[in-house]
Amino acid sequence: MSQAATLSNQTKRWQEMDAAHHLHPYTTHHELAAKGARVITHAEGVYLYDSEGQRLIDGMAGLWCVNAGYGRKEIAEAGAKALTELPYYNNFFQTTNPYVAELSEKLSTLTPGNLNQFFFANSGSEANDSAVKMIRFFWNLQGKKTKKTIIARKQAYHGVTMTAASLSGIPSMHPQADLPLPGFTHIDYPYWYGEGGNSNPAEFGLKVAQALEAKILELGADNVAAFFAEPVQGAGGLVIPPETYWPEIQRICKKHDVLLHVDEVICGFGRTGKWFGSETFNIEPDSMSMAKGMTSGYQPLSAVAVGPRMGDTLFNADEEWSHGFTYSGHPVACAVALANIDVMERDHLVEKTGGEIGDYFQGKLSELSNHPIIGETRGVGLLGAMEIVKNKETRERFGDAGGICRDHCFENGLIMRAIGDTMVLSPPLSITKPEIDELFGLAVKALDLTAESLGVS
Ligand code: PXG
Repeated sequence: MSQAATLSNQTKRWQEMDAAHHLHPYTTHHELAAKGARVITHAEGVYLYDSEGQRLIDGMAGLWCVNAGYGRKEIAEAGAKALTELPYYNNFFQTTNPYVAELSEKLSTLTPGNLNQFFFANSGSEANDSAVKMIRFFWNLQGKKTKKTIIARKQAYHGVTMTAASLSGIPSMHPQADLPLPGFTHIDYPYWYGEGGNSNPAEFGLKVAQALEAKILELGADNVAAFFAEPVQGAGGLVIPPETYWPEIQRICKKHDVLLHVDEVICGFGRTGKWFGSETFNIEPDSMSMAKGMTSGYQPLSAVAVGPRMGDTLFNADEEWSHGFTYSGHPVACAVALANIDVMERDHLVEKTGGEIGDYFQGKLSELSNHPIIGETRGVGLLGAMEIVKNKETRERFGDAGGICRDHCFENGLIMRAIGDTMVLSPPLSITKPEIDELFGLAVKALDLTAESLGVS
């Protein structure tokens, strides 16, 4: 927010209250307080509006989650109905509620393969934390008590609880809380543009997948519980693996009897053009976590899905499973998820993302590779990335271009995420062709301004 002097009194009051009392996620607070937070007051379709009346096209669907778009009355009404009829009851003490039962059945028809049983939590982090507990309990019940270590990937983002942050492989997430916890380790990730040098993508994909086998052999397969990964790494830089990657990962997991857990928190619910990224990439996981798009962010809700191998062992055990949140299977969140899935089905959002709309978006995205500061574009479904580089041949970076570009986007009415010098898009799946034109028109403008700011003529 640049012209503080011209802000309305109401905006200023909100900014002052916020600066004095609200601790924000992932924020350097004195910097934010000096600047004043932008106050978002309402949203409709793919647009956000701030307290000063500026309209922004939301190229990130919130935080990769508002898949159905903003302002869906059907979802709001389903939430209001559940709030009136059953605002809360838990699923402990041998009870259930209609919403969680119906959602569980509905999810079983959407998830791939035989992932048919679901445990509910409130965030992606809690789902991943719960998944690690399930995996450990599974191996304990199997009598394989040394199978403990979870292998995840560098630059992975799996959330922020002690366990989810330990799964995550972004270096800055660890030192403040002395992480990772014991039992978590990270291998290379399949980021061909950034790390592949002159190798061909297929060879690079195989080589990086084989790092999993090397790590399993180093630790001993008897000590490895699971491999944990997203189909497409989202917050880690929109890393789309070469085609050779996932088949090799699956071969290695099967060979060494290492469970495969897929984090579908971003890829799930249509983002890659199928209901789950596992379908897009032909992955057959033992378990899967999901959140964000399940409610399009209208309510906090997440789940872990398990297939029969884990499900039969865990949930036919004689001992009680010692895990569960006060809000596991919350009736309002589940009602909202059901209504969200209804809207997505009725409007064919997943089919459009995998077809006409996704293709149109990808076409516009690839045109940007001709821009003087763009070294590569890549995408799938309604995910897109652009690599800002100083030199297209050597892939040399500016280092500070992402933040500059993000600010130009913001000032001109577009929200685009910067991950280092990689710009990322993940708009609502409800986006239309004219809105995609508008989005890319603004993206080009921001890239031109970024080039100018960086002194590229
Ligand atoms: N797994 C994945 C793949 C995620 O992207 C989580 C788990 C954790 O979910 P919760 O609900 O606990 O936040 C995420 C979250 C960003 C950004 O800036 C991405 C996420 C969260 C916050 C910021 O790209 N993803």
